[in-house]
Amino acid sequence: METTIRIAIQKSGRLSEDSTKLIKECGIKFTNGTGKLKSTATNFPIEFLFLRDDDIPGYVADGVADIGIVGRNVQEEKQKNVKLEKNLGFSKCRLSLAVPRNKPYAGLSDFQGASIATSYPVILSAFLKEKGIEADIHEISGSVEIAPSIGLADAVCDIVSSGSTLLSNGLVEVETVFHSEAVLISNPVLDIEKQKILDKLLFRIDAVQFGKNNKYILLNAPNESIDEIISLLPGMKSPTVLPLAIGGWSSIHSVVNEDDFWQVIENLKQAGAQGILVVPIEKMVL
Ligand code: PRT
Ligand code: ZN
Repeated sequence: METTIRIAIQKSGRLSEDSTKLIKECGIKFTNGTGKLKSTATNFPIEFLFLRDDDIPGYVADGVADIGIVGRNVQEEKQKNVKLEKNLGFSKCRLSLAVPRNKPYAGLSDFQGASIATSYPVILSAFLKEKGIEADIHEISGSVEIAPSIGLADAVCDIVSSGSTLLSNGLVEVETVFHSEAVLISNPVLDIEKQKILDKLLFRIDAVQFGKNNKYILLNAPNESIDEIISLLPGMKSPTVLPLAIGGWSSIHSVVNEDDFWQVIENLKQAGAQGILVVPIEKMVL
């Protein structure tokens, strides 16, 4: 029988949509109808398990699933024996300490002897230990942000993305404990056949991620500016230069990273580039 790899992804929640989207962008076709716990791809040897995110590290460590997509916060908190394969760049958030806004905050030492409500006792205690602070950690599984107002704790340590939940509960974020994003994890002892399938999947993810982080640009330039323009293009091995129908001009094509994109465009304009066209890249194999 042909080997397949099993991936655990979140059934429904903040990771589900982007996890599914990433797999689909890798050209893998499958259905994930509501209520379904399992599915198999039709064009790639992969099977899906749809689970609660908290269970994913454990299932991957036990080999029930071979790989999984989970928040790095959950992976770190669960302390299971899994390998971190790749940061996936979505579901970014941070785990932060927050205190009531109406109380003065002087610094980390304010947490000495304080009670802190959190769903992340492992990550929080490691952080406090490193900072030399002893606090009383109250583990609660949900609605952490209301703990100070009901007198359960002096402070909270919770996941923050926009910050609006803290704000509407009268809390202010004072220290970042941990940065998180979705990650791909794997069982550390995959057999050779499964490892081969995982390598294929990682190769596709790289191509998708590269495409997302880069743009294809085309521009026209007078021939005398070509050397300067090429020096401004960090791009691939070497940009493509094609003659235009009108004499003395060329069209130059290259790939530019999203991070330096606007700076590069400005520099190109100054060097005489015209008609700069920017096109999204769907996938790029290096
Ligand atoms: O049902 P299941 O157990 O699978 O899901 P869940 O409810 O435990 O998790 P879910 O779907 O809420 O989150 C899954 C993962 O998404 C988390 O483990 C994080 O890695 C990531 N993530 C990204 C977030 C957030 N952003 C986020 N904002 N997880 C939770 N939140 C919550 C936070 O707990 C707080 O209540 O949103 C609120 C804060 O949001 P802001 O925007 O108001 O700051
Ligand atoms: Zn959960």
